[in-house]
Amino acid sequence: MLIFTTAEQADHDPAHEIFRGQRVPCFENPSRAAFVEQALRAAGHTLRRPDTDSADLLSQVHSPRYLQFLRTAWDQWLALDAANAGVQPFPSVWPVRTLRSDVEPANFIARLGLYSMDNGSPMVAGTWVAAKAAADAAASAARALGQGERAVFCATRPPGHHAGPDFMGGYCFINHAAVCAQALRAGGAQRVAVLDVDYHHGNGTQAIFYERADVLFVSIHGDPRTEYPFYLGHADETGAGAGQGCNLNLPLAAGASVATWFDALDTACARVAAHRPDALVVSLGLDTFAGDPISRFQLQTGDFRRLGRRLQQLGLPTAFILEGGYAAAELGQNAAQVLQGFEEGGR
Ligand code: Q9C
Ligand code: ZN
Repeated sequence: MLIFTTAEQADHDPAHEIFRGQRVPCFENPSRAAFVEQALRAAGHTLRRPDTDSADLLSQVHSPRYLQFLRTAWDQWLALDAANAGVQPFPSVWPVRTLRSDVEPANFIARLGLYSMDNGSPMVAGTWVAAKAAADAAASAARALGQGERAVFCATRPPGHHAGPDFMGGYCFINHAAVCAQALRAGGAQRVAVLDVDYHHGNGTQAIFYERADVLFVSIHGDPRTEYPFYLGHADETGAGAGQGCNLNLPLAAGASVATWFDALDTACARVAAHRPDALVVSLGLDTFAGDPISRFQLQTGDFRRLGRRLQQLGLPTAFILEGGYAAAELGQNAAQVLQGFEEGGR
C-alpha cells in the first residue's frame, strides 16, 4: 500500500493541553506518528512524502477568513509580545448563542475563540506547517487513487476530523479527510463516501458535507451524550437540503463491546455500498483501542486486522487518513494491522 508521511508533523509539538482544568502533557504528540512510521517500516512498507499541493482544495472545505487566521495566527500571537514564543495561546471566550460571529474581534484571544470549538486544540509555531503538510498528503492520496492506486494511507498528524468549515477543535486544524474527499471529486469521482471510525464523532467532516448529496458521511463513535464532541453526532442527524439522507451516525454507548462495534461496522459498510461511491475515504482513528487513555471502546490489536479486511471487501479505491489514537506505543502495530487486513482481504 502507498503510504505518505510528513517530516513537518514533528513541528507541531505542543507542550501541554488543558484536561479537567489542569495543564497536562499533550496526548496528541509527535511520538504518535513516529511509532506509526516505525511499525510500518518494520512491516516492510515504503514511506513517501506528499507530492501534491492542497492550497486550492483548502478553500473548498474551509472559509477564507479561517484559513487566513490559521496561516497567520502564530505571527499575530508573537506580535503581541515576543515572549509569547514560549507560551501556548488558549481561547477563553466563544461566540455561543446570541453572540455575533460575523465581526472579527481585534483581540487575539477573542479571535482564537471565534475560530475554535473548544480549548483542546493547542497551537504552536509549527502548527500551520504541519497541518498543511498533512493536507498535502491527503491531496496526494486522492491523486494516487485517481491514477489507479487501490489504497493509500496517510500516516499524518495533527488529525483533522473535528475541524469544521471555520473552526479548529479536538486537536484538529485542517480537515484532511474533507480535503481528500473534495480532491477525489475534483479528480472525477462522481460520488465519494467518508467512513469515520474514530472513537469521537467527526463533527467537522459532517458539517462540511451536511448539505451535499455527492459526499456521504458515515460515523461510528461514542455516544455524544457522554463523549466528546458532545454537541453533534446523534442518530437523528441525517443530512439537510440536497444532502438529506446522506449522513449516517451510529453512536454506541461508551464501553460498547467489540461485537457491537463490528455490527455497527456492517451497518456502516452497507450504507457506504448503497451510495455506490467511486472512492472511499476512511477517517482512521485508532482510539477505539481498549488501551486508549481517553476513550472507552474495547478493540484489541487483532481487531484492527478484521477492520482492514472488512473495508477491503467494499472493493473501493480507499484513502486512509490517520485521525486519533493516543495509546502511542501501540498505535504503530494497530495501524499496521489495518493495512495488513486490507491487503490480505483481497487474497
Ligand atoms: N482538553 C481526536 O481523536 N479532548 N480528537 C479532551 C480537552 C477531546 C480527540 C481534552 C478529545 C479530542 C482526533
Ligand atoms: Zn478521536
